Amino acid sequence: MDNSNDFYRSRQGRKCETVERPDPVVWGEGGSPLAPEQSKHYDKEGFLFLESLLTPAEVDEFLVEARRLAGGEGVEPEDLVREPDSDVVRSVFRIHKTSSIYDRLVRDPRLLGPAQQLLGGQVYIHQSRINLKPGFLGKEFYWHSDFETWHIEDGLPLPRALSISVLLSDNNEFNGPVMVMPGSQKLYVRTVGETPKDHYRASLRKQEVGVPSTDALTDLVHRFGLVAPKGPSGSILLFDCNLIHGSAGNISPYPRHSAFFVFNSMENLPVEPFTGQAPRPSFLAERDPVPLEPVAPIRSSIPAAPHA
Ligand code: 6CS
Ligand code: FE
Repeated sequence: MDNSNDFYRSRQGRKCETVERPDPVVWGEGGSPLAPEQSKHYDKEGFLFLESLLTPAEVDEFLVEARRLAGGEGVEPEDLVREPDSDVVRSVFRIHKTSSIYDRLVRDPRLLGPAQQLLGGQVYIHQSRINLKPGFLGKEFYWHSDFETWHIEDGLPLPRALSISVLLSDNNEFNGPVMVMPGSQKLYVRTVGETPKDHYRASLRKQEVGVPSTDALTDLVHRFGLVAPKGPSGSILLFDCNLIHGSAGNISPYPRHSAFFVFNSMENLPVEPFTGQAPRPSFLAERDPVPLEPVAPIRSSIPAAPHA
């Protein structure tokens, strides 16, 4: 498929190209619950870490549920993705559809408020999952921009989406926390390599296509540096869909469980995938969006994050 007119084309050319993103990172002016400095930090750095937003009791409840789902209870076999070289469960997808407490969590004003504010209006869930990353067994997630995959394989037109990762375990320097290149969300890397058929079956275990070249990654790190936002369970990490990020394997005994929710703007609904291939299945990429309504009123402020 010839996409030479598509600004966010990728996996087409012969060389990896880094270009400036023409679209905004923050799509809404002002608003609440995030303070202007928090929104400015997100715009500049591409992420925001809000420490201890959920209570320990809430975290316990989400953890019990995560273990139940990872055990296969109430989920379809395709919702479970295994580690690349073992049968250990790596991810459980579609959790906002199979679990009532995760369904409620995506409507919780503490998550939905910032998502609506930053994306400028109504949003829905494009993808949800738990990443287990158990001690000793959880493998890495190689460097990537989520948006590159969601544009090319799912047809999201513009980078008007964000992820919220809810930390269900303490994240420390040992258990493979997410690492980000702050500021990299303002560039876009057109990667090299064709998308194999049903690429997701391999990429969710180990992504090798749609990732920047090592030269491009080296340049990005020299320019932006690396940050691993760490903190206690119950914290949340919001990050732009085009922020380059990854995480190392977990060879520590400490698990790193987290729940991820991808909020996409209702003004950025998916079109035909830019691969020319069939859309990915709906457990990975929603194609029937319903705007989220908050379960309680959205508060006027969120406590300032120590890392913000
Ligand atoms: O496929 C996805 O939607 C997500 N998973 C991987 C391994 N890369 C892109 C995106 O984060
Ligand atoms: Fe990702």
